[in-house]
Amino acid sequence: MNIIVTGGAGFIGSNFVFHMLKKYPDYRIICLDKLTYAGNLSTLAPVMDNPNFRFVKADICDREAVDKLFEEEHPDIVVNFAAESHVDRSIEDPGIFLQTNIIGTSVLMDACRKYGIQRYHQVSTDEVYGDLPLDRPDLFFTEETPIHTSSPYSSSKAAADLLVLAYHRTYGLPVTISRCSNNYGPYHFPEKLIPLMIANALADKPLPVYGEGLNVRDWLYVEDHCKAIDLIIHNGRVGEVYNVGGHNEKQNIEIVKIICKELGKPESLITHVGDRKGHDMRYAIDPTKIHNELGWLPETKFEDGIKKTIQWYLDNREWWETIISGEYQNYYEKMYGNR
Ligand code: NAD
Ligand code: TDX
Repeated sequence: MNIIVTGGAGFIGSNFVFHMLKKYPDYRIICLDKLTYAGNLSTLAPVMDNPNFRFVKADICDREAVDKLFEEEHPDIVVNFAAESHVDRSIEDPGIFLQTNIIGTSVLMDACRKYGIQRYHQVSTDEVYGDLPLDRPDLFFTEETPIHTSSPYSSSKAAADLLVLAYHRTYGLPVTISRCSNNYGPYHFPEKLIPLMIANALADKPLPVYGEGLNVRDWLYVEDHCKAIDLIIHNGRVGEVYNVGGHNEKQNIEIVKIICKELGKPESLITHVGDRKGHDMRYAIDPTKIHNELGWLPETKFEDGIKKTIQWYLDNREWWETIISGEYQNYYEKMYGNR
């Protein structure tokens, strides 16, 4: 089996590459990644010498480069993780989100049509459903919940999902889509809530919580997400959407307090800053479909996952310290300097 994994130098994509190479020693995994600010080749260092792995630096929007790779590798499956993924950046500058997340998806699927494929899998997000009110804990996103996006990021992901379903209906492309809740774990880029709070707490810097910090996210350990995608690409029904979530809802402020406690840092570091524009209140996934059809359940309890994650950031300081000392520093100052 030849699998092209786009965005494999990012957070979830790299965890997926490791998972697949370990679980399927007879598969060939080809990572296609543009290495944007969020892609990091050092993340893939542990597998660079694996004969079943190949890294190719290219943009998913570059039709010629994508076609060339398909001609060389004849992939059976394409799993598309490549995306601009940070909501705050999409609010500052939506253009690149439309380019990568929408146009890039169509370029990949055009190559799948042209060369033939067993499966195209789109890694999507629960954010396409918009948000739920805080006072209705009985409500969850199902696969039938209407698309109702809030940010340029989620709108670009929703547009891509609609294109994926259109390519299935119009051209018969064998597609699947997974819509997952917030992931956490190793190699999470330090602009995102959990790694940002770990890095700042370790440096005794303020912990910037947007607004009151009452917004709820449904946190899933990244390995559990990778296992869900593995099941979907092998056994999921073509043309279907699968929601993936942890039944693990937590308010942002709870998460930040847990991190302070685990690291032995004072909660006085918590600083309430201006809220995110259009900030979604609550995400909550109903994962009944993937459980009933494919037997998937999250395996990592949050209490264990967060401990493992914090330990990983303590053990791999060089990885994230290199990142936060570079271009990211300018972004951070721009974002938080004016809040
Ligand atoms: P990330 O930002 O950590 O990584 C994105 C990767 O894509 C990087 O390696 C980057 O270099 C690459 N990339 C970006 N633009 C590209 C382009 N034009 N061509 C080729 N490569 C490009 O993102 P992540 O958090 O790992 O998310 C991966 C996917 O999962 C995204 O599609 C995201 O929408 C989705 N998702 C993420 C979460 C989450 O909690 N992080 C939850 C649900 C869904
Ligand atoms: O400094 C911060 N302070 C803060 O209060 C940051 C970075 C975030 N937040 C809040 C905003 C959100 O309510 O924490 C919550 C989580 O924020 P992010 O880590 O930016 O994630 P989110 O916006 O929920 O989106 C993530 O999950 C869904 C991923 O980045 C998306 O790619 C994925 O689709």
